[in-house]
Formats: sequence, structure tokens, C-alpha cells
Amino acid sequence: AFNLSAYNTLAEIHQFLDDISSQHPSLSEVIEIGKSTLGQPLRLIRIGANGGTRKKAYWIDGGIHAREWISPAVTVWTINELLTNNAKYSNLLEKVDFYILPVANADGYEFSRTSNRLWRKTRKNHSSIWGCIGADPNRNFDVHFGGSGTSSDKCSEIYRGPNAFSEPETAAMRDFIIARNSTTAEWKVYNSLHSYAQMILTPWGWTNALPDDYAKLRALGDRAAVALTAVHGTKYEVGSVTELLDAGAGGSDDWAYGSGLFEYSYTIEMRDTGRYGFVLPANQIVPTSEETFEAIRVMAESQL
Ligand code: 0X9
Ligand code: ZN
Ligand code: ZN
Repeated sequence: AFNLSAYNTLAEIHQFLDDISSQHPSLSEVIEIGKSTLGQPLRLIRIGANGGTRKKAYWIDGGIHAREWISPAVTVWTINELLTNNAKYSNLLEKVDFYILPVANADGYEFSRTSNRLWRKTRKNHSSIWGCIGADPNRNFDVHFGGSGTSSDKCSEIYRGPNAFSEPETAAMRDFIIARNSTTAEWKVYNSLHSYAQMILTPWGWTNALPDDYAKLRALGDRAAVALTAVHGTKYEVGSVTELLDAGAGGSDDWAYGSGLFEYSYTIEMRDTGRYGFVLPANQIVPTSEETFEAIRVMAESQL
């Protein structure tokens, strides 16, 4: 059976999506939003009642960065929680559709698992120089593309790619989000799950300026962090990207918010603060999931 307290392969995660969705057919559907550079399917699950009607919609992506294994693991735990205990969330699932993409950078994740644990980028070949493959998907979105905290050096960890949405993985996210917006999804909350720093980050990442509704974004982020900390005492900071970290233009969070598609947008940098860093031991998957879920729950219930 699928192990929620282990780091699973891409194939195992995809099998899990199929299995759990077939156990809850009226509350979920698996959707392939595109293919990675190496031909892996990019698969998400929609979770919610009343399929086909236009509903408030909550997006969560995991695995934009290959080495941040806790991120796909938390999405999988969240999917399991919402479906297995759906009775507990029936009101929420009536009103809100969750779209959860566990492994956005599928090729990178597999490469990190099999070849280079600390790989971050995609695996698209932009360069013939050994070791300089791929682009940083979180610099590849079309929001101040090429701005602060990005690189044109193909060997850089923050190589932005030759143009915005040059990576099929980010283009698939864009295309799906835009297409659903005119059909069944009224996008409300965007979450991108990363590690590590223990922070809930609002836009902007491209500038030191704060968005016009910063107070509103911050207030919900603060409430989510309180709920998160209440679970296991894990301390989190809340603020805009550039208040708490270095700038990074072309991020998915800024695109989601700046495009006007989402009312709220957050990057959640999960455990830890550096003791294990990206190589977070598997025995922290469940506690990290439990606490992150409470932050997600606060954000989702704010839409009821
Ligand atoms: O630099 C990033 O992409 C994220 N940090 S990580 O260590 N997971 O790589 C932070 C992203 C914050 N948002 C933007 N820069 N827009
Ligand atoms: Zn702008
Ligand atoms: Zn990251």
C-alpha cells in the first residue's frame, strides 16, 4: 500500500492519485495538464463536490523545485486527508474545489531521486555544457521575467530560461489555470509549497514594494501561521518575499497574483530552518503535513 510517511517516486504518486480518486469518484478527478520535457505526465487531482459547476477554487502545487521533497509529500498527505476524511470537510468540499498538483517539476524530481539529490531546476536542455541543464521554474513565469534575483547564465541555479514559460511544466500550469478560469474555477487562493525556511510569503518577489492589498494578504497569512504553529509548535514567519528573502522575479506566486487570476497568493516555505535543509528526514513528513494542512485549512475556510 501507499506509504504516506515515505518519500515516494513519481510513479508511486501517480498511482496513488488514480487509486484514491477511484475510491472517491464523486469527490475527485485526476487531470493531466500536460507533459514534462522528458514526457512524464503532469497530473493533478481536483477534489470537491458538484463536479462541473463553477466554484471557488484553491490551487496547491508541490515540487516546483526538484530537491524539496517535503513538498510533494505534503500535497499527497493533504489529498489523502481531504478524501479519506471527507465527511469532516463536507461543507468546505461543497463550496470549494481544490486543485492539487503534487509534482510540478516531474523530471527534476525524478532526477533528484535517481541522480543528484540536490537538483533544483527542470531537465530541459538549454545548454550543451555538462551540469548546466534546465531552468529554474520559479523564475520562468511571465511576471517581470528577467528581473531581480534571476540569471541569464544557463549554469546558474536561478537560470530563468530563454523566455517566460519556456518550460513545458510552467506553461502547462499557466494554460490550465487560465482555461479553468473561464469555465469551472473561480480562483481564490494560490499556494506553492517549497522548502525550507518556515515562512508564509506573500507577493511581491520581484520588487521591494508591497502589493496594494498587502494588509489583506498578510492578515490571512498571519492567521494561517497561528493555526500551523498550534499543531506542533513550529515557528513560522509571515511577510512578503522581499521582506524576508532575496528578490526573485518570475515566480509562480507573483504570476498568480499579478495576473489578477487569484485573490490570495502565498509561497509556503516549509520545514526546516537549515538543520537538515532540503534533506528533511522522512519522519518529519507527517508532522510537517499535519501543521501545513492547518494553514491550508484556514485559507480555504476563509472563502466560505
Ligand atoms: O527562490 C525561490 O524560488 C523560493 N525559495 S526556495 O528556497 N524554495 O527556492 C522562494 C520563492 C518566493 N517567491 C518569489 N521569489 N517570487
Ligand atoms: Zn508588474
Ligand atoms: Zn523552492
